[in-house]
Amino acid sequence: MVLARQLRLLLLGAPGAGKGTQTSRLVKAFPTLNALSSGDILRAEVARGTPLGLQASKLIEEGKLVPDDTMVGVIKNHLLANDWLNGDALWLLDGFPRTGNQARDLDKVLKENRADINLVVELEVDQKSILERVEARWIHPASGRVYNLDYNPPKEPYKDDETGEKLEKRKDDTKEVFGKRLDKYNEEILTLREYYQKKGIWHGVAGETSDIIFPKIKDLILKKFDRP
Ligand code: G5P
Ligand code: MG
Repeated sequence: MVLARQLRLLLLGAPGAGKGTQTSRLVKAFPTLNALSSGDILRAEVARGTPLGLQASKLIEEGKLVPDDTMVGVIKNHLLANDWLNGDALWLLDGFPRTGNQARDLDKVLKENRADINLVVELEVDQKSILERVEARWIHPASGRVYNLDYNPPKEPYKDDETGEKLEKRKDDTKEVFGKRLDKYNEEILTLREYYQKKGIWHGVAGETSDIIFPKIKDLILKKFDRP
């Protein structure tokens, strides 16, 4: 489906709420949409052993956030490098911004480049069930592809569907670290929600599963962006 207006979407949601899952479905449904996941970017830096990766790996493993200035710089560079920092670009951000400061700093950068965020979707999923999801999650670090042994298992056990390479566990998917990530999310989301509600672009989309949530997000996008 090709959209008539330039969608620039931010996906908010607790760890394990399904941001990555919805991202991959959305880019399939809307092929002109580009996606940027802050977590995937950081994990790729960790895998390559870059200075940013070295700085981030300890924080990620402890369930702490990477400093705001660093994150804003990283995302700005990625938008620039992909030529997405302009009003013609369509993209969605998964996992960034994550604090009030990141949101304000990003807006400054976007405004200067006439590429404002025009839709924010918060995934509203019962937080009691998401630890189980994350305990059964396996990922293909190089591509960011996400599997779940119960919900969307790989075709061959513990192997990536496209490359056949071995899947890995995320180091921050332990019960202890997950609890910290969830607490941090619940602390920061109030500010972010209020920030985007004031701009009139925030929408909460609730559902027990990603299958229930996905068509709701798709309908919302079509309603708002399928005509000039
Ligand atoms: P990330 O990588 O951004 P989180 O914690 O925000 O990490 P996470 O864990 O990646 O979010 P998700 O993307 O919301 O969760 O969820 P997902 O991967 O799609 O789904 C979770 C699992 O459930 C998968 O196995 C999936 O297959 C399965 N699943 C999906 N839907 C269903 C369903 O309906 N039913 C069932 N049964 N299963 C389902 O950030 C990681 C770290 O990087 C740093 C921080 O340290 C952070 O902790 N970082 C930042 N630091 C500062 N600022 C930023 N902006 C940062 N961004 C990242
Ligand atoms: Mg994710």
